[in-house]
Parts: sequence; C-alpha cells; structure tokens
Amino acid sequence: MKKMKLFLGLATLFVGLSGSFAFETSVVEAHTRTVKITVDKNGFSPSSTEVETGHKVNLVFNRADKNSCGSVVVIPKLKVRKTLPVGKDVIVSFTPTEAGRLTFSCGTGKHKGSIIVSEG
Ligand SMILES: [Cu+2]
Repeated sequence: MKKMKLFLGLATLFVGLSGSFAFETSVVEAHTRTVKITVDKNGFSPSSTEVETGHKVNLVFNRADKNSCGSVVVIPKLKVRKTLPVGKDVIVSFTPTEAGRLTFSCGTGKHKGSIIVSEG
C-alpha cells in the first residue's frame, strides 16, 4: 500500500510535468506480474511463485511435451480448470485480494505447485 501511494505520487508528478498520461500507464503495467510456468515430466517449473495482493498476475502455462500427464491445470481456489495443449500458452489472470497460498496441480494431482500471496 505504501509502495502504491509512492508510485501514484510519482505518476502525478510526471503527468503534471509532461502533460501526458503515458508515464502513468507504464506504472500500472509494471504492477502486473507475468510468470511463465512450464509443464513437463518433472512437473511444473517454477513450482512456487510469490505475488502480492492488489497486483494483477498472469500465469502463463505452457505444456512442453505430450508425454507428461500435465494435460490439465487445476487451481481449486480460483475455480480454474484448463486444458493445456502441447506448446501453447494458456493464460490464467487474476488479482489476489488476500494473503495466503493458492495451490495448483495437474489433472491427476501428481504434480503440484503453489502461489504464495503476500500483502502488497
Ligand atoms: Cu498428472
């Protein structure tokens, strides 16, 4: 929250100086976290990711090969269940609102991963 106020303050300063909203837009995008997660025979990598409340997260799942059992990714707390075609990016976007741990797994539950949410 403290960080957010600082950024907004800076953005306002720049908007005032330059008379444009370009800088403000880039600040907002800087708060979006994009994490690429590969799925292969060893499971998800990275298997653990840290994010902050109030900041949008894009999880980009990519299944590396058809031999692994990672044909589906399930994130129970977000009520997400998505099929992972081989070699295609599958994006799950959300903005965490409370600190804690979100777990995800493949369809069989053999491979697991987690997203650690801390207070932003
Ligand atoms: Cu599996």
